[in-house]
Amino acid sequence: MEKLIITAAICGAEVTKNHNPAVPYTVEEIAREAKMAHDAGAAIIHLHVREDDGTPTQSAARFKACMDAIKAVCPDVIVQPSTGGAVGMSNEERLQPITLDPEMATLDCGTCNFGGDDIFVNTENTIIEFAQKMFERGIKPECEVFDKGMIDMTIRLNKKGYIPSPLHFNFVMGVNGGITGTVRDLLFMKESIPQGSTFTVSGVGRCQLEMATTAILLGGHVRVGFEDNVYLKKGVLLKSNAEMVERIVEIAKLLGREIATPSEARQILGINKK
Ligand code: KMH
Ligand code: ZN
Repeated sequence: MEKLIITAAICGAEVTKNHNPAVPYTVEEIAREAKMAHDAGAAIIHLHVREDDGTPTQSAARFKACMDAIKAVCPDVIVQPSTGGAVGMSNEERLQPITLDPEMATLDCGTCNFGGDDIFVNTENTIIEFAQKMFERGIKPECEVFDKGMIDMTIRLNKKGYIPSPLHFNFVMGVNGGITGTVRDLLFMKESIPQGSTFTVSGVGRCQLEMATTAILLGGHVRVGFEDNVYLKKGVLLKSNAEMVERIVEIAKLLGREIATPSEARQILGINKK
C-alpha cells in the first residue's frame, strides 16, 4: 500500500481555548504546534489562523506571518491553508490565503448545516470560482466533502473542467449536518470516488479513531488535529496536536502502513508547484 499521509489540522476556526487550552491562536503558538505535529509524522499542516484573541481571520498578512513562522521551523512541510475560513465569512475574505501561492488549499464542495443556525455556504458558483482561482495559480485543491452529494458535485465540476484530475478528497465525517462517521458510510464514500483519486479522512469528534483506523486499512490517508477533535479519549483532553499524530503513527505501524514524508506526500498527490 501507498505510504500514509498524515495531515494535522492544528487550529480550526470554531474550536477555542475554552474547548482545550492548547488550541493555538498566536503566530508563535501556531508555529510550535505545527512543528510538533510535523516532528510526530504529519506531512501536511491544514491551516486556519486567528487573531491573538482567538478570533478567526482569513487575512493574507496573518496567513503569511503564520506560514513564514511554520516554514522557519519545518521548511519541508506542506502548508495547506483553508479557503473555508469560518462560517459566515464572504468569498472574498475566504480566498485571501491563495494570494500567497501555497502548494495546496482546501476547496469546499458543497453547502452544509453546521449545528444550531449555522450554515457553511458553498454554492455551485462559489465552488467554480474558488476552483478556477486555485487552478490559475497551480494550487492543488483538497476537495472537502461533508456528504456523498458533494462527491457527486466534485465529479460533475471535474468533468466540466473546473477541478483538475487526479482528484484528492477529504471526507469530513461526523459534522452535525454532514454524513455520519461510520464504517458503512466511509466505505460508501470511498466507493463513490473515481479510480485514480486519493482520499483522506477527517473523523470529527468521537468517531475520529475509528474513521482514521478504517482509512488506514482502506489505503486512504488521515487528518487529525484540534479542528476535528480536542480529546485523546473520552474525558481526556489532548495536550497537543502531536499527541494524536503520534497515536495515528502507532496504529499505522501496527497495521503495516509506513508514514509519508512531505516529499513523498507531494509525489502521491501530484504536487509539483515551484
Ligand atoms: N470552518 C469551517 C466552516 C475548510 O477548512 O476548508 C470550514 C472548514 C473547511 O474548516
Ligand atoms: Zn478547515
